[in-house]
Amino acid sequence: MAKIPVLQNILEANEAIAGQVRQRLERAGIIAYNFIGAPGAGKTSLLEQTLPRLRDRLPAAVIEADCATARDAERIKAFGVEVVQINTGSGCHVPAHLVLLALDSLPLERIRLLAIENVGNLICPAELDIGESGKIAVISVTEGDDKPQKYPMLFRQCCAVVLNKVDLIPHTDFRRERFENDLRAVNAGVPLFGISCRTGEGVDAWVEWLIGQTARE
Ligand SMILES: Nc1nc2c(ncn2[C@@H]2O[C@H](COP(=O)(O)OP(=O)(O)OP(=O)(O)O)[C@@H](O)[C@H]2O)c(=O)[nH]1
Ligand SMILES: [Mg+2]
Repeated sequence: MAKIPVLQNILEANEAIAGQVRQRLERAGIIAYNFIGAPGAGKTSLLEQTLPRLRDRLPAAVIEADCATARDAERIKAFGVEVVQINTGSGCHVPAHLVLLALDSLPLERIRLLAIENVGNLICPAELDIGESGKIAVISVTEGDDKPQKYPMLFRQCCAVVLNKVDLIPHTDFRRERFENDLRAVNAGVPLFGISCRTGEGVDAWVEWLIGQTARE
């Protein structure tokens, strides 16, 4: 009797497709960052601050992922940047096969940086490989200073942490020292950028790091 193929592990299947995404991006010479953070942390705002600063320096495109709507993609489109929207429905993260599909709609030969904004969630996207070059953790001060220890997976795996909304620190009980100590306990060496997408504070340093990364790859 012919063997019945059984897909044993959804994560395994995802990993195989993530490998295809990675291969395709590497062949095209593209570095891809997966932006992960809670709903409202400022992932889209960070891209809105970043993309104009990359103009003439680093050709970029964006994949936006949300449960519903194309609102974030519309915000990105306003900057004249190529963008594809993925709607995950009830899915709490973007899976690799949807990233693979999205690549078909992007001008890969013309870009060097691909930014993927994941579904707002601190947990599920952190454990999933989608073929990215690195994960960027986006956290805002209004979420509290205790998140690195409470949600260590993302902070351990990411290649940079963007701490957003620092303009709001005086209005919260956020203690920066405690946040940094907690972060260092889970990831001693990860670069940390304190920024405000409202005032622009700290954004240039983040952008220079980003450009530096693509130069190194
Ligand atoms: N005060 C202040 N507000 C900010 C800052 N960055 C973003 N916001 C506000 O925070 C809200 C959420 O920002 P978004 O960029 O949409 O957040 P997001 O992480 O993309 O949200 P989702 O895609 O829904 O997960 C918006 O009202 C922004 O204007 C900041 O640095 N300071
Ligand atoms: Mg967003």
